[in-house]
Amino acid sequence: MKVALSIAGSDSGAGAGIQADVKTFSALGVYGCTAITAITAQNTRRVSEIFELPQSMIKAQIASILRDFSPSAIKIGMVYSKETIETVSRLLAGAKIAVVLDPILAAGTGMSLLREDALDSLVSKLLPICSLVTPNRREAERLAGIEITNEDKAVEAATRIQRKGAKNVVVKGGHFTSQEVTDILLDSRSRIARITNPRVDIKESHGSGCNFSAAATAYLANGVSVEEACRMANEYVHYAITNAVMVGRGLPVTNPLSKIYLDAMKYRVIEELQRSVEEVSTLTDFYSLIPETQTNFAYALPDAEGVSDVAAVRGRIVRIGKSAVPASYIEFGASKHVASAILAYMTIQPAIRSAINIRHGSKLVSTCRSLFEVSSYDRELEPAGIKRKEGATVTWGTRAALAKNPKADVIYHTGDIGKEPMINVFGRTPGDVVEKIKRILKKYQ
Ligand code: PXL
Repeated sequence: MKVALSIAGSDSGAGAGIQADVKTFSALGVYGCTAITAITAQNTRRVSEIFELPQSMIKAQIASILRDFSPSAIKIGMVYSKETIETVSRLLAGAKIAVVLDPILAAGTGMSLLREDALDSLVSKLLPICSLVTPNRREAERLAGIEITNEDKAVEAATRIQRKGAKNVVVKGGHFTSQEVTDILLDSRSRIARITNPRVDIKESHGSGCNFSAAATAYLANGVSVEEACRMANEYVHYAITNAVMVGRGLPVTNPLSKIYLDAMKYRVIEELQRSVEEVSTLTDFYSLIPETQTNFAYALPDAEGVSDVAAVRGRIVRIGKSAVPASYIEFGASKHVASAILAYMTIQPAIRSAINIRHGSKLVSTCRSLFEVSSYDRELEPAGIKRKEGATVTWGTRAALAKNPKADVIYHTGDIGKEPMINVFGRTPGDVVEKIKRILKKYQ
């Protein structure tokens, strides 16, 4: 396992600083060591106290790590004073390791995290020993001594910072248009790369700067190029900001673990659906419920927003003689209709994340009525503009049926010209849906 070292301050609120770095390193599969320069007492609203550790202790931590571990990359975060800057630069001088400097001036909530008289030392002692420096727009303005009002100015600032000794400079988060955020990377061969993302619709979040520099450090520890490290760190942080959490009463805190949680959840969704698809396909007489257009069985991720967040059977579950056979494997994005029905349901009841479609018949509808809450919609009442869009009818219809009965387990429609009538059975989980199908089959006979 690659090792990375973070030399930084502790944030008791754990959104930024050393805590953010350790979370980010761990999430990216890198072993994170730490050397704490200062302890801050803070929450999501303010920093109330800063205690700098004695220089001997800062030195001892770094020396301890370097004596035993062989870090592949080092990140420098909060270095509060001239003395700390000198301690760190003396210990790292001559080290042939990627060093990332996050030139932190102040906390997102306002308080200064660098003594006024330490900025010159930061520039003269740390910029020359780092391979990548990651200022945000405000920090870049201070380091370069110019105002950044557009992209050209961000490039100029990066150039000025590079002249002060940094090899690679990334100026983060310029929003020069209302929809986009752009990072400008100036590399050691004077090439400029633009890294652009859609703007996340939250005012500000706590920890994003630390997550970015820690992610870039972790990627560099794994041996990727500086440009790749910046691109991957940008994407990683974009996701962490999108999934920021409100844990305090102040700023939302970025969540560097959100990508791991998502990947784990995707696996669980696929596995649970796979088991239920097998179970339902082998139920006696299940084939008799499969419509002409075949059956799909789907399960959405929590917070699903589009069909690509919904798993289903690729090629559907098809009827072959007297058996039901899944045509292929489970895949995200494999269903349009059943997935759209679930997504529509989730906008009203987020816990209802699974559904299956079965054929329509008046006897089947009355069987469902005797067992469950049932609602329906009439495709002929659909506004003309919606019919033309693929999948849109299902969304409109499911919402219309839920407006009549918001607790419906079963929603059906009686078809339209060229459209087969259909029943959708909903549940919290695929297992829940299978139980409903079993009850329908038992009663229907
Ligand atoms: O986000 C910069 C930062 C870095 N390090 C520590 C912090 C903060 C912001 O609050 O507290 C310790």
